[in-house]
Amino acid sequence: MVSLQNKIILITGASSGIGAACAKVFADVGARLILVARRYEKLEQLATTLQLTSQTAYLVQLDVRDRIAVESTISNLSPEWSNIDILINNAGLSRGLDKLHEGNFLDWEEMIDTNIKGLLYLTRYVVPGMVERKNGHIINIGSIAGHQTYPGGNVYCGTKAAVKAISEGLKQDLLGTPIRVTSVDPGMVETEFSQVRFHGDNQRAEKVYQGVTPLTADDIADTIFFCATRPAHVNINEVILMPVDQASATLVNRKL
Ligand code: NDP
Ligand code: 8X3
Repeated sequence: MVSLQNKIILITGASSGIGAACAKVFADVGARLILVARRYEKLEQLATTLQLTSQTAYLVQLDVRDRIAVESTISNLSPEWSNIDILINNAGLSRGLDKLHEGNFLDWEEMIDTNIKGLLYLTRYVVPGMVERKNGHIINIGSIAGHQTYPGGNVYCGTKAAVKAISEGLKQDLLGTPIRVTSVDPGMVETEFSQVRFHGDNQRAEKVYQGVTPLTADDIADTIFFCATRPAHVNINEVILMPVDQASATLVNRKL
């Protein structure tokens, strides 16, 4: 198992859900964290809860859709933070569950700009340093939605299918280097995800998890931790995980 003590791990979408759970798991083993999100106050709360200091965490308010801001963030990292060992491309969201022909253009753009372009920007600016240092691991958070399309999922599923293709392409392009690429693709995880999908309609969001024991953000962080700590010659390409109560994107066992 690879030690993560003092390794530098950049986590996007660290203000909530899976990203925040990753921060905890990696902080617990002595990694140094670059925590990225738009809601800076949430990052501060997380850093306080995890008892992180300016030596162990660097908090960045960043919208991953803003390519210039991503470039500036990465190129202006101080020497003690610039040698990123692991990039966790986790920031992402779904918006709406509308039929494609009734879809909302702003929702589409937000999903495409965040889930695809944001992930690409971080990758494009971080990976060259990894190639130069001959060390690194990119862990993308995909989804079962990238493997199976479900009614109303159209554009969100398209963005996660793109993440799957981008992870595969990056692995191919990095062949010949020691850099690893992993896609972790969960099914139903209870986080702020459904509240965001339904634009703050909490009742609708709660229904998604009614009568089901969903995965938790900690379950996903555990899996990511496993992938990150394999021996250096082992690349976990893809992990698909679901709750026991789920068999596919649409087949869920609800005990109502
Ligand atoms: P949450 O809504 O709890 O967390 C999403 C995170 O992404 C937040 O920290 C949010 O931070 C950040 N984020 C969103 N947009 C941006 C942006 N433009 N710039 C920077 N950060 C952004 O959801 P999850 O933890 O569930 O989602 C994490 C990832 O997991 C996503 O990629 C999602 O698609 C994927 N996923 C989730 C599943 C689920 O069922 N929950 C299942 C499969 C995959 P802030 O708003 O502060 O910017
Ligand atoms: C999140 C899981 O099934 O809601 O990516 O698309 S699902």
